[in-house]
Amino acid sequence: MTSYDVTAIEKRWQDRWAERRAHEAAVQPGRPKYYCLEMLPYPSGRIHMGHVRNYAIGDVMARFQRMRGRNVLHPIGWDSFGLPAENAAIAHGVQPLDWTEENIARMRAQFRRLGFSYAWEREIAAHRPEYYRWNQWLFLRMLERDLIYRARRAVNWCDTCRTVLANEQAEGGTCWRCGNAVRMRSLPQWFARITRYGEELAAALEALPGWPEKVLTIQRNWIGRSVGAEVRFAVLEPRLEIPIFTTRIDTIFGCTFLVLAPEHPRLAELIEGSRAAAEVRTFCEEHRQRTTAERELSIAEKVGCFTGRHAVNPFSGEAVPIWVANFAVADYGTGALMAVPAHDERDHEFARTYGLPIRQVIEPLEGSCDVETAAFTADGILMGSGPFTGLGSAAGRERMTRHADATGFGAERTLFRLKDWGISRQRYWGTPIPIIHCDGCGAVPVPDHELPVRLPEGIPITGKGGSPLESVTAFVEVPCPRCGTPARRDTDTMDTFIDSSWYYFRYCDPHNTELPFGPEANHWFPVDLYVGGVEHAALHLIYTRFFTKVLADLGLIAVREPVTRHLSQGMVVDWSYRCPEHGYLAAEKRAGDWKVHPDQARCGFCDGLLEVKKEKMSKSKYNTVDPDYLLDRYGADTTRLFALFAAPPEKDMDWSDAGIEGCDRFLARVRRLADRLAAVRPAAATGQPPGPAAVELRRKIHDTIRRVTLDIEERLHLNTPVAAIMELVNLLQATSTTLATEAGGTPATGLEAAVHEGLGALALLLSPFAPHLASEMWERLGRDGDAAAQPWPGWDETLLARAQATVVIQVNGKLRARVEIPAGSTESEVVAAARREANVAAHLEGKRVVKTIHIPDKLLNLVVA
Ligand code: ANZ
Ligand code: ZN
Repeated sequence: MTSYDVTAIEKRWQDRWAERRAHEAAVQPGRPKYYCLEMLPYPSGRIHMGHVRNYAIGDVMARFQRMRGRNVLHPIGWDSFGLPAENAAIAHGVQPLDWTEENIARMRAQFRRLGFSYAWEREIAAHRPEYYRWNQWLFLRMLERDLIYRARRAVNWCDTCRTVLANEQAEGGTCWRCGNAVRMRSLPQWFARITRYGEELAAALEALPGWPEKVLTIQRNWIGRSVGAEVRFAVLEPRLEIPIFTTRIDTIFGCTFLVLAPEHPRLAELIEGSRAAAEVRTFCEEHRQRTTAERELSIAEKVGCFTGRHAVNPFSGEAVPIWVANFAVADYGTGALMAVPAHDERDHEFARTYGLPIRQVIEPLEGSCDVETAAFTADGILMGSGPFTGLGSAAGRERMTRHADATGFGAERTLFRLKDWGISRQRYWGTPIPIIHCDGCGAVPVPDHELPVRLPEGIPITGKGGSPLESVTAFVEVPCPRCGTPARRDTDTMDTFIDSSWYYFRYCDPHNTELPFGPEANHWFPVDLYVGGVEHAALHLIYTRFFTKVLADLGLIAVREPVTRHLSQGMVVDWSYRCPEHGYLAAEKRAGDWKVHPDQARCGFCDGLLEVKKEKMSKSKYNTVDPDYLLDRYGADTTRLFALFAAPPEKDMDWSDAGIEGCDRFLARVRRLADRLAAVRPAAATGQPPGPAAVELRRKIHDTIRRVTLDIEERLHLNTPVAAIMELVNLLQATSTTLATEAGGTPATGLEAAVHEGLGALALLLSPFAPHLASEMWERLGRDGDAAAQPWPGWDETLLARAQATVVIQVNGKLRARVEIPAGSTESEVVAAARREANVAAHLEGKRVVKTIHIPDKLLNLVVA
């Protein structure tokens, strides 16, 4: 390979793969399948390093699994509806459609240049009618099953984006897109009844062993399942009942007041005629406007107002005052709570502020507490609780709930923090909602045969007023499908998270004109590996699990969980330079020796010292690296290799110029090595056993194959295999020197054969990472076919003859066993060996391993919960 024109060679292989349709997929009954998926990108126009990393990880897995003999589906598409296209239209007067299609064309070309092995014939894009028509079809099917409904609801509203936001998009009271404050506004909206699946969405999380614990925790918190009881308190005057929700019914004898949310529906009735009525109304006026999200933040000061009314605690018969306060949330539980200042921090703070009594009813299991100074919030033993005194908290909850149920003033109840999903958006660039509003008939579904309801093109988009669709008369004014009188189309579009909730089912059958997808999807599902960023843990990954359950109930798919293994990859970070005065600075605005001595970086405007930090690559921080630049300068193989080698996939990846140079030099060494040794062929058999050099090289070859295979397949580690391949290259290089020095004399017996074997293995092992070089090398070595289409190499255990190592096995840090195991065993091998030890098994029984700490050949610590 003396001449190696990276650009030309990479292009040649890409063209060949495309010509051979090497990465297209078809159902092959009986052959094991592998569905390898990365989250579909938003077509912003240019890929960034985060994309390169995300898609390189997926591509290695797809290529690896293909070579492992699996029938691989590795598709790609575009999440092409959404706000940026509309904003570009407002800013530059371009049409969202043109902007989007151009961006897709550009990014598609970049993906091709990176050598990603996609089944391009299955490409989809959310903004094309042949795709979004099925959003509309699914909307109508869900409407029929009462999974979609219309309600006037106070919604999170962003004035800047002029749109409704889901609760998850308004976390912390700010818009997830623009960061501005969100306010509440009442609008008629379409909602998806995700809460119907709350129980299943929560329960199924416990059976997803292939998902990272971090993502599961985020989902558990979003779903927020809490088991407790509803208890009704009778108001003394007027005669009405206030139900409360509590997770700590065991503390009910310590309840010293009730708290209602300012928006509580029975409040007006309650205070009617009370002396405090006027004061309460003023208080509520002041505290009603705030957003739910804001009030949920416990940082807000707790303020309240006494209603002048009292209610009776059904357990103790005691009358307690009723308050209105800002920390009670209207749309959680019953909008009312019983306050137990001795055992709840919020209630404690409030009681201290307003001089309300604090009564202890739970004793700590060990030690003592002083509830006057701080709430004691843990479980303990009930005290001062009538007939329940002396019970443990858990038993108390059970017995008291049963008592409430039997006596008829309460019952067990499970609540979810999860809210129904508001899917209407007052935007243009999205899927039109297939509904026509008629004065006589109400909201009438567009008949299936009229789908898709097409988004009108070429309309002016100004960013002012409501939805741009409202002004398109030809779109809006239509006859009612039911009675034929003039009616109006719904002018909202769907939240784009609908598009991404089911797109990967469509990949299985992308050209179906009868259904969103046919039974082929059952061949490919569930997705074997789903790669994407952790920022999608709450929104996309919950919506898509919800949609899967709906699709299953519609009879379209046989699985109820879409993804077996989920890899949540880390960010790409690099140094950012910020002047407190002048903000983030681009390279040309920095002064001093900032590349070599970041601590001496100065501002080019004011000469002040800069704050230097590693931060997520972002244009606004001037710390991005343009993949096109890398492709021009180093080519795809080096760029991919660096994105994979720099860090384990789930960790943040530190950008470094030296790192990419290192990868480039490594691949150059591989090329030179292959050139130098391409002609080496196994020598004629001499009948002698192989010499020590050959034995050593073969052991290394087979050990490398083993490490690379297990690291990729079991651990999903892609950096350590590259390191292993580098070691093999080192040894091959050293061996080539031996060969050269002994040339003409008696070559070490069997060494040529070993070198020949080593080069072949090297090409195959490199193929998922640096596919162009690997295929080129394979060809120049004179081997048959394309490296990328070869079976993955196996290893010969007998050649490894590894030394034994003694590994200490701990459970929660305590020594439980010692196992003898071949040196260099992988984590999963050690875990398997450890589980075979009776003493370890006993300590794991009925527990879940939440973390494993593995020091190769020395120690394994299993942390259980
Ligand atoms: C009495 C009590 C005593 C409570 C105690 C806690 C500790 P999660 O776990 O999030 O479900 N609560 C009930 N409804 C509320 C509302 N609408 N707004 C604000 N808070 C509300 O929280 C359940 C607990 O939050 C309930 O249990 C209730 O306070 C409060 F030592 O009842 B608890
Ligand atoms: Zn906004």
